[in-house]
Formats: sequence, C-alpha cells, structure tokens
Amino acid sequence: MTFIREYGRLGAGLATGAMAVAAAGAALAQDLPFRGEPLPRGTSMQTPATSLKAEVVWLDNMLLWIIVPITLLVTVLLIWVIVFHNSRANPTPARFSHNSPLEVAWTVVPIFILIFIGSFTVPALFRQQIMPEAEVTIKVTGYQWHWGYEYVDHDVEFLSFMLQRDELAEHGYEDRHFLLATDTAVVVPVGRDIVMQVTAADVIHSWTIPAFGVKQDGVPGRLAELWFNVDEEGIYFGQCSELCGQAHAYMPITVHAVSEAAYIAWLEEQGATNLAAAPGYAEHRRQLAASE
Ligand SMILES: [Cu+2]
Repeated sequence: MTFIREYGRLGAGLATGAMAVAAAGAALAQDLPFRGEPLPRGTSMQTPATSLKAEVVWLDNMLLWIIVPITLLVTVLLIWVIVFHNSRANPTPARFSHNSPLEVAWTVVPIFILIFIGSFTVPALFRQQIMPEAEVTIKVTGYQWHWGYEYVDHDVEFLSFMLQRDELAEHGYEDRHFLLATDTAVVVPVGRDIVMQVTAADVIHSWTIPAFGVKQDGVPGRLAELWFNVDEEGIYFGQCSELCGQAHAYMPITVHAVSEAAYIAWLEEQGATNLAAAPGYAEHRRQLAASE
C-alpha cells in the first residue's frame, strides 16, 4: 500500500510539476458528522444529501412499483405456458398465429409505460445536466492515482491522496474509513450551488459522491461538468468510478460540507485570493464587524 502511495506521489510530481500539496481540511474532520458513507450490510442507496439524490431515490422507488408487477406478470405467464401448454398437457395445439387486439395491446401498453417513466426521468436528467450559475467553481483532475483540485476563483489548488490505515486517526477519521478518507478534502459550503469541472490528465477517471447523486467521467482533454447543492454539514465519501489502472481502488474522494463561515475561514487558511467572490463573504464581513 505504501508502495502504491509513493508511486502515486511520484506520478503526481511528474504530472503537475510545482502544484503544492496543501494540508486542506485536516482540522475540520473532527467537528463534522459522517453522513455519506457505506454502512455495514447496507443494501440500499445512501441517505440523500442533495435534492438531486432525493429525486434519484424517489425514481428508484417509483420504478420498483412498475417493474415488480411486470416481472410477476411475465413469471406467471411463463409458468402458465409451461404447465398448461406443453405437449403432454395439450397434445393438439391451436393453429392460429395472430390476435390483432392482443398485439395492439402489448405494443401500446408498453409505450404508455415508457412515456409515463420518461415524464419523470427526462426532467430529472435535465435538472442534473443543466448547470446552475456557479456559486463555487472547483476544477477536479483525475491522475493515476489521486485527485487534484483547483478552486478556480481563488488560486487555491491541492492534491488529494488516500490515507493509510495508521494515518486515519490523526486526520479525524475512524478505521472504517480506510479506502475512503483522503489526506486533503474538498471543502464546500452547504446550501450553495457548487459546479465541478471534471477532467483527467492521463486516463479516464470518474468523480462521484453517492450521497450527492453525481457521477461524471473525467476525460483527458475535455472539461465536463456536474453540480450539487449540499443540504447538511458533514463528511461525504466517494471513490473513483472508472477503472483507471492498478491503483484504481486507492483514489477515494472526501468532501467536507461546512457552514459558510467555516468555508471562508478555510479559504483564508489556504491563502485564497479574491475572497470577495466566496458566497456569503459580504455577510460574513458584516457579522465579524458587528461582533467586534
Ligand atoms: Cu481513477
């Protein structure tokens, strides 16, 4: 494992040259609840942390109500045919080969089912794929095998490597977060529209946070986008979701969703420029002035 990490770091140095590794977000981990993580014996989706994910979960449940009756109907028909229409039970089969009303029905009914499903899934797809006006813009680059982040409005950039088991505690994580927690984390304010620009530097990677309902391939030479707006403060985990080579399983993603004040404080800590562009900055200044 150490080999993989060191190898990754070497690659990082080659790939990004002078890109500095900032100790981002390490101090924040202790104060935030863990929200977006896989649970032991968990079989369903993670609790939604964004409206997009809530919609995905709703769609999933709704589709279940359609697919279960269809599956049952087909199963019953199959059993019925097997039992009553085999050569022993039915030695002289009927010779007809068409039944127009039935054929029209089994064409039209599925069309209506598809239109019904599409009337929900197509608008959901548009909500995911049409980017809102970004309040925070972050560029993420996939490397073999770690992530690089750039807060484009603030000249803040850092790399993000998976933590080894013995490093978890000092960063505020627990043992179960092995293979999920990273040394630096993406920090975003809650209740704001975050737009991530996703790309890659070597092969295709994929950036995702399951609790946010987002997943986007990072393709070298292209800039794709995804967006989310986190409801609650907390720590959310994801993993590279496009098979990208030997250490694909060792480039997880950690997001800290924090209050606006904590986000601005973090930006300051990172030596961010253009702080006035941070969402809620004017309000934050006013509160600071009032408290003095
Ligand atoms: Cu990858």
